[in-house]
Amino acid sequence: KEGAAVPPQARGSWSSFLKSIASFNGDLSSMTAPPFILSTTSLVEFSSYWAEHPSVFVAPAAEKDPAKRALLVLKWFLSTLKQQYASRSEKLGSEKKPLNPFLGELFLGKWEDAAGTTQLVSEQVSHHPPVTAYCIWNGNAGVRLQGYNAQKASFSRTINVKVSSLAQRLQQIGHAIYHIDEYDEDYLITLPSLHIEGLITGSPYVELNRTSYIQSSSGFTAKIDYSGKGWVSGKKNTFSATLFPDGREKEPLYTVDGQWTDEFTIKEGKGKKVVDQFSPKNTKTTPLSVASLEQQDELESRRAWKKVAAAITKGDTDTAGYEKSIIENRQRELRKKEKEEGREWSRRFFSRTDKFPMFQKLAGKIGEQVNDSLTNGVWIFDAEKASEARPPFQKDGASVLRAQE
Ligand code: CLR
Repeated sequence: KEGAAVPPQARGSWSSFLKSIASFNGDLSSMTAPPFILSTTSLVEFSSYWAEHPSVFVAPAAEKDPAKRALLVLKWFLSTLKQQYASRSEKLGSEKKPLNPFLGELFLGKWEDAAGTTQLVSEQVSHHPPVTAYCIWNGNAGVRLQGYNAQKASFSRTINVKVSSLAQRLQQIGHAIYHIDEYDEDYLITLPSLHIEGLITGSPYVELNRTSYIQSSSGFTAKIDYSGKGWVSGKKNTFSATLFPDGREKEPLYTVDGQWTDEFTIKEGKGKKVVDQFSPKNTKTTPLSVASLEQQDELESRRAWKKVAAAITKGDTDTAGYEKSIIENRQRELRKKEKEEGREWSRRFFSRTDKFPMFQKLAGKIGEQVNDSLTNGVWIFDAEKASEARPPFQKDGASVLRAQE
């Protein structure tokens, strides 16, 4: 029912929000939403969803067979989808609007578990348009993921005979590259496009659609097709994936089917023999550890947004707005000063690049293109910068260098 999940006092603001997004195309940072749908988490934190099962993240490095290794990379990718796209709805009751990161905002942390130490560096490298870059690595296993991403919004309205639905369609721009030192192998990961459904009722949630790919430098392609409700199973969050040698889509080595929120099964291409399965629903995540607020740098997300987040939690809209404007004004001043001095904000961990041969090589095989106009450049992790980053990053910097050697 229309507006069913919207608090009574917010009905008016929700319907004007819906009207505003009906004509909304483009930069998500300029979207303003009613207070009840605001989250206290910044988008720069979302990079951590890539490795909340560290042992699944590092598993490919221990596999000697190249095809099975590619399969383990696919399995890991699929294992991240629940965290990436459903965890907020599950925790908060619906998808919410994340805090819009400021330029230079950082999110740093690590996971310590059976897989050893897995480290995370996430940085907002552009504000207009918003772009987040990240690097996640595990030195013991010799595994590293780096990527950057942005979103492009376009509103779509479908009116059927009975159901009228409002959906926000988001194209993800950017990519991730997973690297294994031992085999000097790279895997180019493209990102699924998504829909925000449930806007009419006021309880938005994410649905994935279309296709995404993982292209390896070792000659394997994984193709993942998403559908809201599977036409075979009729279940939510259905996908179907195949892994095949480059260019031989009709001869899959493995197939993976199931629900990315629930469980999925991996079968051998021909015999249909089940070789593995994974249950995102029943597999516990390893919590990320983040420095205490006092130990954090001023640019670290949770410290920087502390007052805004506290006000949102209390439902104190005025204070939230006031604290947010302090951050925004400070940013405006910084940009003005940089402009006067003819320089650019220097990113702490990433650099803009115009040459990315590995990307070009792998992207060509799946018909992907580098589109740097939408992400303010192509961003790569800069180990040199990371090693120079002053404390409290020094420790991280040192092991970054080890991971790159
Ligand atoms: C960010 C990169 C992550 C995967 C991911 C998951 C959810 C996406 C998010 C990305 C971008 C921002 C996003 C969010 C879901 C909702 C939110 C699209 C792609 C938008 C800005 C919120 C719209 C507001 C309504 C909830 C009212 O790896």
